[in-house]
Amino acid sequence: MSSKILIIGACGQIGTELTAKLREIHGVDNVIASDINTRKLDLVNSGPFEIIDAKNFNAIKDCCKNHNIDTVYLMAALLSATGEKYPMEAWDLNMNSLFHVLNLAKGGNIKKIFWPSSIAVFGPTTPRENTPQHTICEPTTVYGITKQVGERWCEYYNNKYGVDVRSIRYPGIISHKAMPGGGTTDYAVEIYHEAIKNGSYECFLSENTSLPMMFMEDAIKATINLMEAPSEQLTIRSAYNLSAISFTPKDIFESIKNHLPDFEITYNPDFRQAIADSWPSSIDDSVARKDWNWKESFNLEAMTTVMLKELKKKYNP
Ligand code: AKB
Repeated sequence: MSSKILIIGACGQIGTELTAKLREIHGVDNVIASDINTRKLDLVNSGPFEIIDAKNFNAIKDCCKNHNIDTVYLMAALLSATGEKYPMEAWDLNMNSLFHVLNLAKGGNIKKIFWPSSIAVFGPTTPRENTPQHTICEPTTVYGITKQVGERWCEYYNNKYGVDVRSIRYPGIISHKAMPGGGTTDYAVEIYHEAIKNGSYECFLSENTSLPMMFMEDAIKATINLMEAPSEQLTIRSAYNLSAISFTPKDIFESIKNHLPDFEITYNPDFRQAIADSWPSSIDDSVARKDWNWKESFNLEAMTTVMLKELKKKYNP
């Protein structure tokens, strides 16, 4: 029997593509998309959709009951840059939504949870290169604090109550369908849009800031592979390190310039520079590779080729 899945935060950058992929695998009617509003009409009209505020326990519970949900992907969150502007809102949304789904699973209402963590759990005292799975985590952003604390709660609910919760420390995710919102790694998406639309980009990080990144197709593959892995193979119930590519604004600029020779960039770092400087530049994800055979498919060049091709179609149909 196919899973009955609820995606909370389905209109966001990852939620949009996750919904489409899960519907391809499990059938449209077995995947309920939900978000706080109906801002993405194409997604809302593409299959079952519910308006759910991720902070509302009863709304999530009723939806799970009405649709016989067994698996929840909790994708709603305030990210690093927005979290610094609205710290209490970030804490409220990121923590309470997690407790709601963990408690539903503890009470037997759902069987499996995916909850995304992030490289934001790391901080300035973490080894920056090849950051190990188990290492110092002293995040300096509210978002990072919520993800670090969330990881501890996931592990606790797994150890104490047997809740099957799975998580990944996502790097920056690059995609051409839905825009990211409020993250520090967002420049790596904006730059492709601006290259096609305007031929120039003003980057809010400095040219040599190296960060771990990943193409959306790889991120979706990783998420689904982790959720399909046999439970007994998983040795991490906080969140898995995951990596694909690390690059700087200068690297991505040069990769775009190979396709668009007139493309220009300027650098004007803002408050997000301090956040980026506190994060690792590369990640050791050997545990994910060993436990559930993780392997990325896209390097920077392959990603740039797809991004430019798809965005050209979007802006010059
Ligand atoms: C952000 O920049 O806040 C996110 C993340 C790395 O989790 N993309």
